[in-house]
Amino acid sequence: AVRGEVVVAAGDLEAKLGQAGHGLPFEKVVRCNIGNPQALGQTPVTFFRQVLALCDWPALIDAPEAAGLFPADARARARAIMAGIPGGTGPYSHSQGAPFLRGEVARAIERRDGHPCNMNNLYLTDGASPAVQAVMRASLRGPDDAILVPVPQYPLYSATLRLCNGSMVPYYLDEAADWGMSVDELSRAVNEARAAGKNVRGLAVINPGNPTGQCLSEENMKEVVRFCERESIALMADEVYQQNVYAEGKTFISFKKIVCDLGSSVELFSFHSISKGFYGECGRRGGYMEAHNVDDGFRALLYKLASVNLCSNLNGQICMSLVMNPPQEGEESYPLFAKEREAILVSLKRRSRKLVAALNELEGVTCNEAQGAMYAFPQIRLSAKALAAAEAAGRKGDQFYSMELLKATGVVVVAGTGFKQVEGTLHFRTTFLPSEADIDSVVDKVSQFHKKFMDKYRD
Ligand code: DCS
Repeated sequence: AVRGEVVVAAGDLEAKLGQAGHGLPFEKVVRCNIGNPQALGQTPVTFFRQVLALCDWPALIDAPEAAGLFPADARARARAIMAGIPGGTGPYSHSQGAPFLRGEVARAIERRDGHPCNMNNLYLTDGASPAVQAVMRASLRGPDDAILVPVPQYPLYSATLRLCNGSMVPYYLDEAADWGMSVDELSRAVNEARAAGKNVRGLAVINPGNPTGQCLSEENMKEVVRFCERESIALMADEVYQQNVYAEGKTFISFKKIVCDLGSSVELFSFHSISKGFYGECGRRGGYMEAHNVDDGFRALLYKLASVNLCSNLNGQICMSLVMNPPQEGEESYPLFAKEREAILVSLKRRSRKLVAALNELEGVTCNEAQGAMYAFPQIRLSAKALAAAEAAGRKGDQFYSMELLKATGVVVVAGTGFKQVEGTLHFRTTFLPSEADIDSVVDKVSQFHKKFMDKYRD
């Protein structure tokens, strides 16, 4: 859905904008459909790119000219990486990722969680997407095998389940309780699925949520782990937004930490990525999966699957190691790194507040606070007349609304239908990634469009 019909139409409109006398009521297409920060002008984190540049052209590391261009700690880091991965970024690595880089990631996970991490349980991947796909491919034997997936969800889950011929068992997040997740609802979903003959093998949790932005509390996470243990269900923890938490009093806690704190034997797959956070290196493709408490047979399957692709790209692997091991206080690159991180995260929080507040002002619209991630997911209530117009156009109400919004303003959002939602409700998802300079105009455009739309279709 984040690449769907509205996005294809946006591409056509963008091509039209390049023509003289295009006749469109806007001058720019603003892509709020996808969490792709650098496409909307966010600049890369300097330290990460410096080290990556040096690793790609190692002759530079000790060249006299480099001293003026790269800080000493960036050169030292590149030197250490090059010593750790013989041949640098050119050769294939081990299927699970270069041991040196996995070691770097493992030590960072230990620091984050306060529990041991075995680097043999780590898989460095081309983003979180292939890792989620690998776990599903290896665990789904046919349509009777099922995974619990939140609704609303990021469509990677529903799409991969379909591709693997498995079944999706939805559990609903509670919009009235800030998109909260409840174990009662998980139990309901599992019991119904089992009564229908399904073998529920996994539970996918996205924390912080996409498209819903909620951050789970420690207590809630403990309940989820105990639930999985009780029901013998593996936990798939999608934690790609772990650095994107904005709500007062909320912090990110990993499921790995909770599982270890509880001494639980739950099988856990955790996923992380270089695509999100304040770094937003989506195009480089990097991520890791940690398979904790997973038996040797299943890990052998994962190894086989990773081996089919030989290895993930080395630049993504290096970038993942850097994201997990950023400059520390006292190091030369730290002040600039901390300034860049802070500027992006503070700005994202400010933009999310502005957008959510403006959405809540609109007639028939309610929107929960984005506690984390990169999206607002407002509910829209449309008139019978608007729904009839949508039906006449062959679209669901929210798809119609999103398409009309695009045609009137150039703002690209994704209809709630793409994420699944409670039957009878309508939503859309928009990122709050447009720059500080652009966000006010996006908010204005959406607000003005909404008023006109509501007036046009008033019953
Ligand atoms: N998991 C979640 C929850 C995501 O939101 C995304 C990407 C991924 C996994 C996969 O990311 P990578 O493969 O790049 O690591 N989010 C998509 C989205 O909703 N907007 O942009 C992409």
